[in-house]
Order: sequence, then C-alpha cells, then structure tokens
Amino acid sequence: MSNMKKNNPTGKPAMNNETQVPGRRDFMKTAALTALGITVSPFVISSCSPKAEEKAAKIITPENDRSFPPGFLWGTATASYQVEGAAKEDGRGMSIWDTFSHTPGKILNNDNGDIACDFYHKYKEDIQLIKSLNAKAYRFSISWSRIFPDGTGTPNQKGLDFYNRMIDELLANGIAPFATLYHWDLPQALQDKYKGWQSKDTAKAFADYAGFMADKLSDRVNHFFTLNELWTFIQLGYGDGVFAPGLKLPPAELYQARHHAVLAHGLAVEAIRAKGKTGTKVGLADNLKVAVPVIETPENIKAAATATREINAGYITVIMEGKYTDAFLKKAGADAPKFTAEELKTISSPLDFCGINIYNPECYVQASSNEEGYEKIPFAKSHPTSTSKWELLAPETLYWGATHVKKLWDVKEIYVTENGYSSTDELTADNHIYDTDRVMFLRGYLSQLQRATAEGIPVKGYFYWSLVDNFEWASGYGTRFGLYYMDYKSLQRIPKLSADYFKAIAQHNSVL
Ligand code: GBH
Repeated sequence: MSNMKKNNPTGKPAMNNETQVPGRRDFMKTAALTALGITVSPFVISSCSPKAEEKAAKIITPENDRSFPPGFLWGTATASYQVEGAAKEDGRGMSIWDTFSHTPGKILNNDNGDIACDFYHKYKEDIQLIKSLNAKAYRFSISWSRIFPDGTGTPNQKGLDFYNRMIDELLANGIAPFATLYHWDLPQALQDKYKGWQSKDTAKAFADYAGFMADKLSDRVNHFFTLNELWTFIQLGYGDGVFAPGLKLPPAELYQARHHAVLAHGLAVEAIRAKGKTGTKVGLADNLKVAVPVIETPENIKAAATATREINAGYITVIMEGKYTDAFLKKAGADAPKFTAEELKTISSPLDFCGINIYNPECYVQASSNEEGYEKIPFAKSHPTSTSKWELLAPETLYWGATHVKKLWDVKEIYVTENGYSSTDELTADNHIYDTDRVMFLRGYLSQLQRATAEGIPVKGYFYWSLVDNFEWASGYGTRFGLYYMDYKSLQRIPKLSADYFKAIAQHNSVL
C-alpha cells in the first residue's frame, strides 16, 4: 500500500500490480513505445536526476497512461435484422420488422432488410474482417424467428445450424461470441397472437426460446444478453409508432408492455441459468440513459447519479433493484403497471455482467435544492451531433455511464456493448473513406472510457457499433455507422480510416 502511494501522487487506486512496480512498468512502457515506433531515450527512463525522474513520470504515471487494463476485450457489434438478409431462407419466419419495413412510408426510401449485408451468406468473409481489426470478440444477435418461425413450438434446425456454423467459425478464428437473444425482431406470429409485448405470454415465450438457445449454444457461447435496449423497442415501437410494430399505445398500456419487457428479461435469466452449462454468464444490453454532470463538482456528480437512477427507473433500475422507485410509481399514477412481488424478484434475478449501449448523453444536469435533487441543463442549439440528429456528442458520457452503473449498483463486470458514430463516409475516386470525424469520435470517447478503467471502474470490454454499415432501422441504408463501408450494390466491404484506427487501438490496447 505504501509503495502504491509513493508512486502514485494522486492517491487514486492503482489498477494492477504493474502500476505498483515502477521498474517493470517502465520496461513495459518502453516496450510499448518501441512497438509504436517511438524511440525512448534511456536517459528519460533511468531516473538519475530529479528532472529525469519528472520526465520519466510523464511517461509512466496513471494520469497520462492511456492504456486499458491487460485483457481488455475489443470487439464490434451487429444485429440480425440489420445485417443478415436471407429473409426467406431456410425456414425463417416473419418478424415484426419484415412487416414494418415492407409497409410503405415507415422506412426512409422504403428500404428493408431482405438482403441487408447478406451476412447470412457472407459471415466467413465478415469474420475475417473482425479478425483483421484485431478484435477478439463479436457481439451478434440471434433471429428468434429463424429458430422458432412461429415464436413457439417446433424449432427450425436449419436456423440453428446457421448460428452453429457462424459460432464455430468465430471460435476457429480466436473470436469470442457474445450472443444477444433479442434485438427487436419479434416473430410476427407473436405480435398477431398475443399483441407482442402487450402480453405476458410473449415474455414467457421469450424465456422458453432463451432457455432453448442456452441449451444449444452454451457449450461454446459464454456470454448471453437477454434483450437489447428495452427502452427503444418499447417506447419507439409501442409508444411513438416509429419502430415496429408501429403502435401508439395509451400510457397505461405502454407501462404494462414495458413491465412485460423487464419481466421477459428476468424470466430469460432464470431460463438461461436452468438450461445453460455451469459458468454461463448472463446480462443485458441496456441503452442506459446517462445524466452527465455539466460541471464536475461533487454536488453535480451526486445529482447526475440520482438523475440516472430515476430516468432509468422503468428499465435497468428495476432490474438492478427489484423495485420500481417511488417517484416512478408516483409519476405513473393510475397508469402504473400491474405487477406482483414475485415478478419483481424474477425481474431482479442477479446478473453476471451489465452491457451498456452509449452514444449520446440523455441530459446534462446540475445539483438542485428541488425535490428531485437535480435539474436538467438544455443542450445548445449548436451542440454537435453525428449525421444522426439524435446523436448529440459528449465523450464523457462513456465515463459517466460506466461510473454510475458501478457506483449505483456495484456492478462487477461492465461492457460497453455499443458505441458508434454515423458519418457521411464519402468514397473517394480511389475507393478510400477518410472518416476523420469517426476517428475523432473514437479518440474522444475512448479517452473517457480509459479514464474510467484507470480509476478502477470494472469495464471489461468495448464493442464498436458497427462492424459494417447496415440497415439502420427507420433510417434505412442512408445512415452509416460501420468501420467498413458497404457498397449495397456489390455488397463489397471497404475499410474506412476508422477501421485502421480501431485496429491499432486493439493491438496496442491503448488510446492512440
Ligand atoms: C442502437 O440504438 C441500436 O441498438 C442499434 O441497433 C442501432 O443501429 C444503433 O443504435 C445506431 O442507431 O428514429 O429519430 O426516433 C441506440 C439508441 C434509439 C438511437 C432510437 C436512435 C432513434 C431515434 N437509439 N433512436 S428516431
């Protein structure tokens, strides 16, 4: 301990043994810099005068060390309907996104996911792309209606075979599969039969499907995500009508659908534990709505944590705490969902890890003496965004997202399961894409993520959204998030400058 203090003037906890042993750390750092092609003068690292020591400190101290913890996992993410295509192949059933995207006027340019990136046939090629990025993990989602074309009943072996082939190919290339069981493509049959998430029966059907997948895949898949972004598919699909199935339910029904989604998560956790191999890890990929302290004073930081807990009350907060907050129930009033104590217990089944999808801050906040303890600061009209107007940029959102999750619920294993940037991505005459804006985005956001890991926040990995440009839901194919550019005519994948950047970062395990 005294050793740590001596070498760490900030008094912040050192990350690991290496940071506590200056000699070894010096050596490692020199090796890392040499690998980067930077020559380190031996004078700088051999501390023979106070001045030299100061210089050496510039290289090795935690404050300016830009590296991630050893073993930090670099990955990319995609989702079934956004990349797979092959919509009618091998017995796949219809999902609500097939129906929605084929309804004129719902998607920009009336695009649909019939072909998408044709990942269903090109998965081997794409796995080579993942490998060439130095990524050691891939987050994908499973299309429920490939496995159970009608949502329940008899499984479709051919659908399962596809995921078996794909997972085996990942493993053969040294890439860990991270499987999401639901990324919004609900079997249409369940929408028709049960009104989808409006019914508890859909939650039960999801748990059966989740248990089935854990049974079939957990010999090779160690990490399962139940649902992706509960807020998004409930609010936009059942509240605002802009995502499938395109409904605009009144508040009470929307609250109930939201409750069924968190219940589905909990039931699936139980099913995966029951059917998965011992050691199988379960979590979710939540689009945590992050309140960012506008000025990082202790009061504002506390206010931001309070705000984050309250803003997410219907989703991750009830999942972590097994209780709807008083403010949530008060606000819902007569529209509050109906639930039982037993359901709350299921919803809050302990998780092994938590995935957070973070793009933009929900709001900036500062402390207040009002009842809530915080107040929101409006965004400037000129606040920068990506080409997606909703994507307000604030790199520190990654730092605060991970920090709030750790501090509020003491989560021991956190993954950034999505983070990405949509750029105009102009193709030059010689087939290059110089997406300098995406590189800027990555450097900024990853610097803030590194700030979190350097402070001991247990972030274990980062998945860039997305590997390739793909079907961006209601925005169709016009919005590009990929590290690889997709030529939708030829389906050729072209690496962007950001792919080179990601590749270097993953190789050096450091912000560059
Ligand atoms: C993620 O959602 C999704 O998980 C992923 O599938 C998606 O491709 C990626 O983001 C990029 O968008 O259409 O104007 O009503 C991130 C949260 C919520 C952000 C829905 C965009 C749509 C706004 N998303 N929101 S709008």
